[in-house]
Amino acid sequence: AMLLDSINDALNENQFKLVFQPKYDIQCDKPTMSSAEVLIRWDHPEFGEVKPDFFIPLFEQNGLIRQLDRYVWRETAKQMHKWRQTYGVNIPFSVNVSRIDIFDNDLIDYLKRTLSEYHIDPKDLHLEITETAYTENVEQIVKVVKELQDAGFKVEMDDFGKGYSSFNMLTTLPLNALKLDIGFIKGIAENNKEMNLLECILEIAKLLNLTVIAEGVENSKQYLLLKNAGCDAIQGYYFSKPLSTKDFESLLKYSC
Ligand code: G
Ligand code: G
Ligand code: G
Ligand code: MN
Ligand code: NA
Repeated sequence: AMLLDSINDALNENQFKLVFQPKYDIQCDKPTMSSAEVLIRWDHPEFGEVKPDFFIPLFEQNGLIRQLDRYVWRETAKQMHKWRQTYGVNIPFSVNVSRIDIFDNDLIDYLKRTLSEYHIDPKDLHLEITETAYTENVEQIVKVVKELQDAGFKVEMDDFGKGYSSFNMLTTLPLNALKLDIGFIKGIAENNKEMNLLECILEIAKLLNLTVIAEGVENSKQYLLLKNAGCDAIQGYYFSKPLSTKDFESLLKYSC
């Protein structure tokens, strides 16, 4: 309870930090940073670094996630604006949208208002919605994803293949991209069956006109297999860990 009571203090005292993990396009001569995922970190004065795996589920249970996600989206827009002005960087960023946010009636207006304050076009903010959100409340999610698309946002299905993936959802929802869960990637260099499965998924995604981003790519073997199999982009420790604002800024400077 103590951990949760302190969210307002935590927000006021800037205990939440954003980190940025680059995504690389791999279907070009040289891997090129095409985007970055924004992830939250909590430097708690008493408990030290608290992992999102731990506090996100708690915040989803007690409703505080709405406040936290809104904070992340606003800070992201602010940061994007700054980097555009300073470095002329125009890459899109992706943020996570909790399955709880799907029930927020003000979700789309909040996002639109916030982006327009910082002169960011909705097409440059990609929204990652985790796979489990799609299996829980089908009607609501279909409605919201359609509205997000109409408002110009790009929607990515996160953690695809982690749980009970619904292939039906792939055709029902107007998605832009699939993010393959790390579980799909882990074994591809050692196990033929896993590689075959991955190739099938890539084929399906191509037929459905979905961009595919592989998560959790940790070594050159996985990277090359994914590249040769036609995967569009990768994210993972092999190319970059999630970076602090300062470190990401250095990367931006270096790549312009
Ligand atoms: O960054 P890390 O691998 O520790 O993230 C762990 C989990 O927390 C991931 O499932 C990720 O989607 C989630 N997460 C990270 N940042 C955010 C955020 O800002 N909002 C939400 N809703 N989830 C996040
Ligand atoms: O939102 P999502 O569940 O996709 O969050 C991505 C999570 O995966 C983050 O917590 C991030 O720290 C983690 N991550 C990113 N790259 C790698 C990687 O190469 N290997 C592993 N094990 N985790 C990763
Ligand atoms: O190490 P290897 O020869 O497999 O690298 C293939 C490509 O991957 C190279 O063109 C290089 O630019 C890219 N690459 C390898 N490691 C990294 C890395 O840590 N960061 C980035 N940004 N690119 C990398
Ligand atoms: Mn994500
Ligand atoms: Na994921």
